[in-house]
Amino acid sequence: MFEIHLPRPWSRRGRALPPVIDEKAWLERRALLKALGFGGLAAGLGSCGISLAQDPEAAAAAEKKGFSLDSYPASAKWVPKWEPAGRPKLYPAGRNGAFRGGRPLTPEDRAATKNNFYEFLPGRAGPVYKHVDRFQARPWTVEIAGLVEEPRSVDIDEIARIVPLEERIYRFRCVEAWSMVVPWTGIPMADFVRWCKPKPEARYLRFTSFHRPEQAPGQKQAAHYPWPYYEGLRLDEALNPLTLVVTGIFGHGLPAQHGAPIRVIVPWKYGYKSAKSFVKVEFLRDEPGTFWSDLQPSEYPFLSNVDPTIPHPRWSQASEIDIATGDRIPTEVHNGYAAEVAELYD
Ligand SMILES: Nc1nc2c(c(=O)[nH]1)N[C@H]1C(S)=C(S)[C@@H](COP(=O)(O)O)O[C@H]1N2
Ligand SMILES: [Mo]
Repeated sequence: MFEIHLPRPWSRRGRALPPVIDEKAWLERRALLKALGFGGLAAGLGSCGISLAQDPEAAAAAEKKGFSLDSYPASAKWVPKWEPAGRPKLYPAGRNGAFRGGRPLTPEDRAATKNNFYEFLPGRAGPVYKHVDRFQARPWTVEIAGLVEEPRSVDIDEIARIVPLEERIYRFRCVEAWSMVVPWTGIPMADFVRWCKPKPEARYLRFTSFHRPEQAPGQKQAAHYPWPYYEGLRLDEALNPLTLVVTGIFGHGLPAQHGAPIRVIVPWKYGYKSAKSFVKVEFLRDEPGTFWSDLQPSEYPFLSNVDPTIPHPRWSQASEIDIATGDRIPTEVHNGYAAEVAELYD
């Protein structure tokens, strides 16, 4: 298996950004999971300390630029058309304050107008939202297959109710060196995995997206790609408390361009590891191929953890551009989540 040896978080120098995790709230969530009998699933917090203080300088800088770290603009524009008028019961979900991005929230109109979704707009990140009119995100079922006690198909509205939805602000880093900070709504993937009842032999997950050329123009235009899109995670990565199954963003259901009606979010990995609009989850014994690694193995390895010290063969990963401010900022090991995922990559 492909291995990347990563610097340990405590060896990092000159941390430029405020903490992205509230350690107290994080530990509380872990204690809760333990009390509920899920302790074994929640990966441990590394022994290194994280500062608990919210960075007042970053907050002041954010305010000056006109957005706040704690609220997002009330925007009706990107509410997906398949949600009934008025707010459906699931949204907005309560925010889990343990997760806060560490820099200004990206305004919704920026996040929703520059997207990477090759099924609709192949070849670049751009205005995917202009190409999604024919897409049908309801009804939507997800097939749970492979090494599980009982393979089955489930409606996404059932998945969204396995445990209460929660909102978390996460950083998001695309391999193409742009980034954003957005509030996702979803459930911990650990809860979803438990609910799927994997067999003990399962060690990997594969997510497969839809194949509907009649609804997704990019699947016709770029017919040479190996559709449908497919991605994978190790089981222990899927069980890490940071990993989410996401159904919403900015306090409402996902619009098409963000991967309606259900997607993956793995905030310490490059964006392409977070498969959008998946229709199938398989539990596997062996490491699966992925859409990008099968096309370009040298550029898109299976792990693909954010790492400023490992350049992409064609560009540096040392810094990134915030899509809202245009600021170039240093990239952090594991996108700022090194302490939370340290156990995975010893
Ligand atoms: N099915 C599918 N999932 C996908 C992609 C895609 O083209 N198809 N692009 C990936 C890439 S490269 C990125 S950066 C993120 C972008 O997510 P966003 O548009 O919600 O910001 O989705 C990822 N998931
Ligand atoms: Mo990306």
